[in-house]
Amino acid sequence: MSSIVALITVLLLSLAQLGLARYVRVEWDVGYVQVNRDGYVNRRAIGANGALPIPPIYMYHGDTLLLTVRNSLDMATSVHAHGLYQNGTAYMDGAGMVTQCGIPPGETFTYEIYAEQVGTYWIHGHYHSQNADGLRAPLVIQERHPAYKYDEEMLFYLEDWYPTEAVPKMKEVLAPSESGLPPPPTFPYGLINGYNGNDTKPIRFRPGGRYRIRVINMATTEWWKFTIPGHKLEVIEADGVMSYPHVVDGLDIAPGQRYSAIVTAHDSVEFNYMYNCTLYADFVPWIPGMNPRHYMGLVEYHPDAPIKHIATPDDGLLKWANDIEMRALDGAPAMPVDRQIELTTRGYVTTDKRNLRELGIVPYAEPQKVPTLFTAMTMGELAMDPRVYGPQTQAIVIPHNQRVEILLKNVQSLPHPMHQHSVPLQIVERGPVDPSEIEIAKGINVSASDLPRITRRTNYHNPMLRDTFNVPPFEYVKLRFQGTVPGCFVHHCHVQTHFVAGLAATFVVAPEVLQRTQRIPEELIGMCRRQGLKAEGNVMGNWGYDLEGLPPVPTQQPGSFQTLSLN
Ligand SMILES: *[C@@H]1O[C@H](CO)[C@@H](O)[C@H](O)[C@H]1NC(C)=O
Ligand SMILES: *[C@@H]1O[C@H](CO)[C@@H](O)[C@H](O)[C@H]1NC(C)=O
Ligand SMILES: *[C@@H]1O[C@H](CO)[C@@H](O)[C@H](O)[C@H]1NC(C)=O
Ligand SMILES: *[C@@H]1O[C@H](CO)[C@@H](O)[C@H](O)[C@H]1NC(C)=O
Ligand SMILES: [Cu+2]
Repeated sequence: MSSIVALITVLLLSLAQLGLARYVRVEWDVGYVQVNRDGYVNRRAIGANGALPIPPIYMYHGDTLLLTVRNSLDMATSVHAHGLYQNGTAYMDGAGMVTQCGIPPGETFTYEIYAEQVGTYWIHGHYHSQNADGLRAPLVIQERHPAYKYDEEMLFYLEDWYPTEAVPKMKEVLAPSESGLPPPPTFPYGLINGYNGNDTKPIRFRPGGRYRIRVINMATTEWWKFTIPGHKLEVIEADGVMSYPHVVDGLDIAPGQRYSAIVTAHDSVEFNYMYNCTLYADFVPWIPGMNPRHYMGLVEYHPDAPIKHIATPDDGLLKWANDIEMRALDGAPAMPVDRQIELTTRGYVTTDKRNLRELGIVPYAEPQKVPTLFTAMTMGELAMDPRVYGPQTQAIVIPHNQRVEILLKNVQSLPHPMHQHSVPLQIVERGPVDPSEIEIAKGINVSASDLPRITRRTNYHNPMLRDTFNVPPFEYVKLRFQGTVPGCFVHHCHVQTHFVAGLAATFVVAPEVLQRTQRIPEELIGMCRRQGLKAEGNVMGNWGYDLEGLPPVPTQQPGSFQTLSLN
């Protein structure tokens, strides 16, 4: 009798769980919009359903997002759910010419995005730099049983905004330059929750309340700092990975990164406070009023209370969230490794006078006729050989379940926020690169005080995992992951100009499993064909090692370095 009751209970519970998982349907008609977002310039941008900003998407763990994208642009488009695993659905990752041909103008495609994870993410264009023209929106996946208790949650999504369109600008950035120098940098304005940063909205705290504040840096180039002077931030999430509380004064967030922090309100309503969102870049000149830009908003405890201005100490004296110190909540020790892959961020002038970047051998580019994933799916045993993907996709083949350590070295003077598609990686070590490896461009004065001051730091015991990690100038980071999720996943800098200049590689994970377990939807195959591209064969759509038609690989002008900002 009791066993029947138990059985019925189990059945009811699993039915309830099934019933909970939902389909969340969202439609984006992606097209040009005319907007004034920064209070200065009315310009053409890329929005959805005739508007910008694109509203945030909220869903629960276990839900499936059905995101229907209709392309009303005059060029192909695709969108990527940044940080989502795509375990079993590699062709839904949205990286243009990596996991799909773009959606042609006038066509529609529905992305199926399963929320295997919880936390704070975003969805953005992943074709022709459309991300930088506005095609981006937050994605929040809520826990069904939150690991931490809080009364309310708040979202800050932070962007940078340029006066000119990104798609033509990127062409200019990549064009040959007689001087050998990139175009001079411009400094953007900041947007908070979709609007002019000056126009900050108040947030309201009740005495003693606990607030989960999610902060996303959706900028194209710049970093954001977030503080609420007079309050501590208890960081509990980085890039969708829950952590033990990490108590700090502020968040210093690189493009593509996200954090959640719990803030406990003061018990008294005697004062109101200000929150502080600061847009900045370390790598362009520090000009008061321009770089950095400070945007302050009200933290209201009581409508009549005066504002308590807190004298802020020098940024160097504040404690900032630091992923090497964080510990994953459901964590594990550093995984053992089968293989180390060394990647070095370099930039230089090529013999044809272009400013390009690379992570290893040659600058990444997408010159192909076949998306990398389609090559992996159709080349049989040859899919294990990086040569069939062509040198410029920078394909690194990882057999199923191989455990990999990436040693990522930044030997030059720009920081790079590197993003790994699909699964997050364990961050086990950070430290200074060997001084003998540092490349300093002629004519630039780097003194000993500019060289890294950090010492080597490790966390092999319970490392944090994340999908976007900052690699500061002259530092290295060691990352570990296991190839459990089959697919072709790009590893790229999230500064858009660095990405288009070539700072990327492609991890081709378990092609042998891909071929056995996944099938590319007919719709995606048709999209390639209708654009004169191909859906099978090697990088050029041929069989075997015939790469006929592949453009030549750019080569470095001997002795040239590229350390100036390209934004
Ligand atoms: C934003 O505020 C600053 C400082 O008050 C001011 O100089 C600037 O013109 C404002 N910008 C806009 C777009 O309102
Ligand atoms: C992906 O799915 C496979 C098969 O279901 C599973 O073994 C693996 O653990 C999953 N990986 C992740 C990161 O969820
Ligand atoms: C705002 O934050 C920035 C970056 O941390 C800091 O330099 C600045 O002093 C802060 N301003 C105020 C008024 O707190
Ligand atoms: C580098 O330092 C030297 C000596 O202090 C100075 O003459 C020169 O102008 C500096 N160059 C640059 C690019 O700042
Ligand atoms: Cu970069």
